Amino acid sequence: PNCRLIKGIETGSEDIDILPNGLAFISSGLKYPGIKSLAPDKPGEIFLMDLNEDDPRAVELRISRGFDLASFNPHGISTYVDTYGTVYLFVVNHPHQKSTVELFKFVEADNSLVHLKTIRHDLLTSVNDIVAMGPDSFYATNDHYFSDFILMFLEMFLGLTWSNVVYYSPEEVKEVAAGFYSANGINISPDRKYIYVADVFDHNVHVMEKHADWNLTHVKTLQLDTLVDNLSIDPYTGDIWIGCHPNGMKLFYDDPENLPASEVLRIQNILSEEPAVTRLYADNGSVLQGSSVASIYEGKLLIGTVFHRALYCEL
Ligand SMILES: [Ca+2]
Ligand SMILES: [Ca+2]
Repeated sequence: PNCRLIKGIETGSEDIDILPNGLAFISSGLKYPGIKSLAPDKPGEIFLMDLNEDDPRAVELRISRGFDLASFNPHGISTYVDTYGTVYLFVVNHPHQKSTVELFKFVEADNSLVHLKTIRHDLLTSVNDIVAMGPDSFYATNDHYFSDFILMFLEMFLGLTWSNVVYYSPEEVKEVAAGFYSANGINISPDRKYIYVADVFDHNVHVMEKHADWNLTHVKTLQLDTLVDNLSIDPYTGDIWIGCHPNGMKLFYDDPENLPASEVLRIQNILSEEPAVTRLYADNGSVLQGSSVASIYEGKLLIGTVFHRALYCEL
């Protein structure tokens, strides 16, 4: 693809969610234990990009007063549009090393986000990504069981499968899937029957069936030979686009001779006998370091990263 770096995004673009009308939300400025940040003292931001424009640029969204911007540390995001056209943006936040989910209403007229509420729960321990199911309900992945930094690394190196998926609504909160090494990206099929979960340390994508009681049951697993981060869905084809880390440990280095590479995979027909896996973008880190997400809108592709820059591509 024909790609260019996006001006103004210098400190990460960990997750990207694109509305059906082509407006893309980009979370930026993640500080994650063990992974470097290019601006450790700068609060996180949410950018907006209108992919209908010929030469789209990223604009920082203003966040309403009353929200603690200083500790804003945005991670996975998801959008929900209700029947009136109101756009809700769910943002995983890690203020002071904790996990919360922040619910915002997007006001397009003045490029702003109005903070509606902060969601905290004992089951939301170490949230990585979410997928909205309604205006105040979602599935969330916990990438670790422990939220303590040392225990989190111990859990990773011991290979414990204590990571899970939680369903949250104001009425009910419960674990709906468990046994992951580290559940990361999560998304939903266009027919809303299946939930896809990326297990980053197990190098695979799980297809789960969603039931009326919100429980998830395992359908199949697609094994890949790369670390899978966030999952985006092409609303027209149902293809899954993934930001991947081909050499994941380099994310934890801080070595200019060993930059974390970037890789974007597309999975077609995941439910079929033989899903097609295609590598659509790869870079050794000289242009783009540590790709975590790839989102598509009508032939335009946005590639985001954990702590580095972001790419705008035309396919
Ligand atoms: Ca997401
Ligand atoms: Ca992620």
